[in-house]
Amino acid sequence: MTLEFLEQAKLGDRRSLARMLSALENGTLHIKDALDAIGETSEPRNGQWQTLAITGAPGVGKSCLLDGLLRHWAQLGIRVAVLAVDPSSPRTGGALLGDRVRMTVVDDVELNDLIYLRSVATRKASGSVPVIVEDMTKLLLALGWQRVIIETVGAGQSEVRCAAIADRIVVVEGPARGDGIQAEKAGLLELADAVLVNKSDLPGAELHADEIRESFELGIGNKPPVLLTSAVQHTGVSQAADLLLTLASSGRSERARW
Ligand SMILES: Nc1nc2c(ncn2[C@@H]2O[C@H](COP(=O)(O)OP(=O)(O)OP(=O)(O)O)[C@@H](O)[C@H]2O)c(=O)[nH]1
Ligand SMILES: [Mg+2]
Repeated sequence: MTLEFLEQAKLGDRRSLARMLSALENGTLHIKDALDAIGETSEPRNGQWQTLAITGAPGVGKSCLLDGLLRHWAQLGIRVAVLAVDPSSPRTGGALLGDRVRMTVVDDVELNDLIYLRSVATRKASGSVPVIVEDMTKLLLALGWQRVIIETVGAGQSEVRCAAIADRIVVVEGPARGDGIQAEKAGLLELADAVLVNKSDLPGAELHADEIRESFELGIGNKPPVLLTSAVQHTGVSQAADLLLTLASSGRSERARW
């Protein structure tokens, strides 16, 4: 039965895919058995990432930004799956519906074949959430999704560990609020391979980008690129999408990750 679902999922059947991911989530399917059944391992191609985490404080615009990034990637013909870890952020308190509204790209009939959106129910999970996210990622890659994006609120240990399983970590910040760099407080900035300062349509964004660049001057390893974006005005988003596609590891994250 499982084999049939996996085969269907590989052929593009979303119901079968959802079923298999849920089975991983509730512990009735083991990733090793699933991968054995599929009989393929996905090897990373020429050093490019397969998994990318998008993280940052609640409400900085991760979902809105991701919508724009997905649209750009789908237009290039890339198949991208998104795992949204606990979309019920402290700010919105259970707004999976709200996230669906933000992700307009899934309603675009021209593009939605190339995009799969799935939330990870952290409260229902039978085991460690980062492990489940990692297993779901492996399954998606084995089933032919080219890139997997993990959206997680950058607050709390478990969420940071979810980000740390990705090949690259993108930290999203908002404009300066006079209380420093949010990601720095959460220990996220040292994990960043790139930083997107979103809401660049609001005052204080450029100032904040400069603050972040300055803080990288002090660090070790490659300096992660810092870009300005406005998810609502669609500025800087295509540029960010292109840059992220071939983003190199800053080398900082490997050290910090363990
Ligand atoms: N002005 C402005 N507002 C934005 C921008 N991007 C997002 N927002 C607004 O910021 C709010 C939060 O956006 P989300 O995309 O839900 O933020 P998020 O980081 O995914 O939030 P959580 O998942 O709850 O942590 C929404 O009201 C958006 O309309 C932007 O570029 N400029
Ligand atoms: Mg969100």
